Amino acid sequence: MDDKQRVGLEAAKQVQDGMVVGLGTGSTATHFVREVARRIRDEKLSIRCVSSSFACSLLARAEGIPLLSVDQVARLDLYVDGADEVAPDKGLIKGRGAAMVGEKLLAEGCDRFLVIVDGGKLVNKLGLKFPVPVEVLPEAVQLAGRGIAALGGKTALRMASGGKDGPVVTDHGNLILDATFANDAKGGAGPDWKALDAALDGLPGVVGHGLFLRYAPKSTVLVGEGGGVRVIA
Ligand code: A5P
Repeated sequence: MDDKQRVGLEAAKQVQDGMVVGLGTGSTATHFVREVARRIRDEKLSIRCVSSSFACSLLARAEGIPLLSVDQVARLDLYVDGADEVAPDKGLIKGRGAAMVGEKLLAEGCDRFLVIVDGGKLVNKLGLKFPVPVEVLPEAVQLAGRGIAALGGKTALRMASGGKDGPVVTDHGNLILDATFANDAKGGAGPDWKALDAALDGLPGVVGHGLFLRYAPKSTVLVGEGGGVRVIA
């Protein structure tokens, strides 16, 4: 069993009868979703689930998990998902899989956010390994790109690979600008992420982005490393 599977299975233990549960997207969350499905089958676990993306919905349906739309639930008891980077203050970068807009709806609406990662996702500060993905309306790519540049970011339009020519198109029909901000790897504070979070939210043409900072107070991080699971509460 690898670290991703270990944290996925550990997270699934926290699911209880009667809960409304948010299902995450990505290779780590896939282990969680499969284990939840197993518990529904084998233990007759009775829960309601909400998906974070089209990819997650496909997996959940294939596993026999009935889904509700996020619009059909007032709150979620628990949302479990992976992340690309986790800072010491539990700030996150998400969206390698282009699902961060749907994922943020669940992060916003949950009482508890369980972040499941392997040790390689832990960073001293955000932005050293991953860009911040910014979902933009197709007709606003240039405008949003200029807005991000004015905030000090360099952007690259995320391109599809394999089965499609041209850019990645999100579940919502939008495009992704991957934004990097000047960040001194050897020290220095780097960008003011909280200010960037708010500024990106306010740019015309931006639908959402992969900075998840405001959910830290309700987040617990499960880190799979060294054959065990470490909890960052
Ligand atoms: C999906 O868009 C992402 O936010 C994922 O949750 C994140 O990239 C983690 O994915 P992995 O578990 O595959 O690393």
